[in-house]
Amino acid sequence: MNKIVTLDEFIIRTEKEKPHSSGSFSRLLRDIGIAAKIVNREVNKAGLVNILGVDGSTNSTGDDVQKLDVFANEKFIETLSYSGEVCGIASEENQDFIPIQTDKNKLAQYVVVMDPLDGSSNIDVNVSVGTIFGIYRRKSPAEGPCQLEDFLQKGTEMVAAGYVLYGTSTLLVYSSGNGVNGFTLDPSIGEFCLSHRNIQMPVAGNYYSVNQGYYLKFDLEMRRYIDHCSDLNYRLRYIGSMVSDIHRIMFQGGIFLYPNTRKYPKGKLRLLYECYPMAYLIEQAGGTAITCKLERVMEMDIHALHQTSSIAMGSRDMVRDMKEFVEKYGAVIQ
Ligand code: AHM
Ligand code: MG
Repeated sequence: MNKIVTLDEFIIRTEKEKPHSSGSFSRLLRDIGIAAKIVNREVNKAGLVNILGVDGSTNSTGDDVQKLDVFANEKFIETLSYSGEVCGIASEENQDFIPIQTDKNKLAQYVVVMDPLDGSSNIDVNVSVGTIFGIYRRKSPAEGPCQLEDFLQKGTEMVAAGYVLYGTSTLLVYSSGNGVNGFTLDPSIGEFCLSHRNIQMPVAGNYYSVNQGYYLKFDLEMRRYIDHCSDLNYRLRYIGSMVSDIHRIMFQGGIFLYPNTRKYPKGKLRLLYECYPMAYLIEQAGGTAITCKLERVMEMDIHALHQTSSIAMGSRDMVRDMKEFVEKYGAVIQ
């Protein structure tokens, strides 16, 4: 029987090999794992909401029933605040970043960016959702509170990124720059266990993932590329939860698209909380992540916490084909 490697063990083993490792980064990753377990417990109970009470009401034991995305946000913030390794958090759920100024935290070197529960439209119907996170080293002086500049860093500055998929089983997938590894939560022992070592995504695949309902709102070149996917009989899969859609592509190959539309001329997905961390993982797994204007996502400039972007990411060869369509048909309408 193979020895089980838990997330905690894996983190300690791999992170201590890095030069100047102080253990702080390892503790931070471990805390993200703890918060994910707490959120997972609640996500698993989500189907009981109708029995226990609806959002905003009081359940049978007299507690207020919270929206799950609000709950997830609070749990991640709470866990990371207690940890002492993070001096600030920027969350998709909060307008502004949150400085953490306890005695323990104010000297911390890291900030976390996150979408605590992505794909929230899926929650009420028991379809997979996820958490997305990224970690940066702070830029502002260590003595004072964290600043906006600590968060407005390009994807290339990220030191780690990951996601948690609350699906048929719960998986935590992360990278700190040396490949991507996946850990499946074993509910019998309450631990994330290494299940997918050094994930490399297929260079091509036959899945495409896009909200085809917006087809007529896409630019011509994107419509042409989507027609091409359909001509080649690629399989369309769109869960509407980025973590789940990307997870499929990570293992089976494919392309995920969220192009700019008339409603979202700059794209809908958030650069800091969704695009950078996913682009980081995709690149680490050997894939490509660009915008529909063909810029590398990781190098996009960022000016605001909630800045959005269009996105095309996935298997290397498929993104290359999409790029060719944009170059060919994009020119026609310029
Ligand atoms: P959210 O952060 O409000 O949940 O929105 C992000 C989600 C992604 O997970 C998903 O890919 C996309 O929005 C779905 O959007 P749409 O319903 O417009 O296709
Ligand atoms: Mg989101």
